[in-house]
Amino acid sequence: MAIVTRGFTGRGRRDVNLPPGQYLTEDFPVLSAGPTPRPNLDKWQFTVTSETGQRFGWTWPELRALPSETVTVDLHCVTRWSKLGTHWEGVSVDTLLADVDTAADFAMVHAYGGYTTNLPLADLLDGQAWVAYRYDGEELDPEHGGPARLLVPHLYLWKSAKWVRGIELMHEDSPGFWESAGYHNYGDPWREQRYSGD
Ligand SMILES: Nc1nc2c(c(=O)[nH]1)N[C@H]1C(S)=C(S)[C@@H](COP(=O)(O)O)O[C@H]1N2
Ligand SMILES: [Mo]
Repeated sequence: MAIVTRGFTGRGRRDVNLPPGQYLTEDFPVLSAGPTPRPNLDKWQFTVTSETGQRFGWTWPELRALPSETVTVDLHCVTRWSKLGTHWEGVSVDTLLADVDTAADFAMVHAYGGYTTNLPLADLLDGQAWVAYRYDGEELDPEHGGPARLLVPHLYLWKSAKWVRGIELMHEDSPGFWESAGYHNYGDPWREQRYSGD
């Protein structure tokens, strides 16, 4: 990770780690479209469904028993705040998809509470996405998506579904919650893909 010098990010200066149109924040704002779901960990499940209907599921203890990774990543919200150098622990999506035989090109991510977000399957692979359950050395707060959230830091943060409960693999792309409401279908912060048409 690059070193960020906080003093060099004031007005008129461009931080190399800050995508266009973003400002730095030190807090961790909470942005949720609805109430915070509190799924019961005894019944919690994470499910991968392939485009042929094959299902793979993990209970909470099973997810926690998988090999995990710690990552330090920058977060970029479409509402223009960015938070650099955040520390997470979770399971790489590569690990969750390792045994899944798929020819799908797209994925729909589903969350407890009904939130959805879509992305190309390629953006979930090759060390680019995690199902994260610890933030900054502690169990993830419910407000920030605990018990577990998707973390896809190279796209705007609305793609990082909080309270994640599964990934559905699809041949055809289909818009999720914010993508249906006018957000960009892909959401690359470096290309300022905020809204459809950007
Ligand atoms: N399930 C769910 N996931 C969600 C959202 C939501 O409303 N529901 N909001 C998204 C948006 S728009 C943003 S910016 C981030 C905010 O994450 P935070 O509240 O941890 O900062 O979560 C994303 N994931
Ligand atoms: Mo957002």
